[in-house]
Amino acid sequence: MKLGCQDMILPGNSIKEKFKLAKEIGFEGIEIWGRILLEDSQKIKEYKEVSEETNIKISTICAGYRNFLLEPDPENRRKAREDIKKLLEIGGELGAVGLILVPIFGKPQISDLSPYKDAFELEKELLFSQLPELVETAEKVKCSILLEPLNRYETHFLNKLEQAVEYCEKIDSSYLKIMADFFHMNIEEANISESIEKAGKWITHIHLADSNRVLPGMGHTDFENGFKALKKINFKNYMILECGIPEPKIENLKKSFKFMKNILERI
Ligand code: LER
Ligand code: MN
Repeated sequence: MKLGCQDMILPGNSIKEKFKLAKEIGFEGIEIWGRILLEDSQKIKEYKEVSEETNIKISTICAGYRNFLLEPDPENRRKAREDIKKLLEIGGELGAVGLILVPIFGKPQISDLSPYKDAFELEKELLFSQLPELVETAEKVKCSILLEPLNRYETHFLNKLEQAVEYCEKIDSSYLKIMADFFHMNIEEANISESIEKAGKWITHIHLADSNRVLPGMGHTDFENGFKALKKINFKNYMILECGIPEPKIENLKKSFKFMKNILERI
């Protein structure tokens, strides 16, 4: 299991400074916010160069596409698919494991057509109808789509790992996978370790935050048992920090890194 951090939360005034700090702490990968890559193609080159220079890999791209796949306006859905495909291509170029995909934030936006079909049933079908086109690109560029379940206060749609498994099983591609976020799992899963084991075949990426969404070790999430479950499913990919970093940031980042490394070494 490799530890890493999102670039947005790392202290530093430039990409290079952030990557250098990540290296100094001991991280192996950095996750990039997708919008930056879509808005400024120069940044793709810069990330690539800095990644090679520091030997810190680009683990993943976090969302960043316009709109959502489950919006009512077909043009907005088309824009979302267009950006997702572009980001997958960029991810392939940068050697990233995958692109994080949240189908929709908040409440359903499409109409409830009960008794024909309610909004949730329609959303599921809408997602199924758009995934093959996206998965085709993911397979071509070898960059996975990583479905991310979020807690109920952020989305009504995918909350638990098992819900994301349904899409992976039906589409059955090695480039449609799941990412599990400890902060969301802490709210939604009855037993994090059991859920990880059940979804094990599909889990390809991890987000780390403690129960209070700050650095691991500063809350009450049971990372020891969570990491044990990841070991059991033979998880070897990146676990990326996506959390608040209380001051003094660098000191606390180093402390949290040690906390996680200690667990990984003794399990
Ligand atoms: C949002 O809470 C989250 O966890 C992000 O990874 C979504 O892209
Ligand atoms: Mn997350």
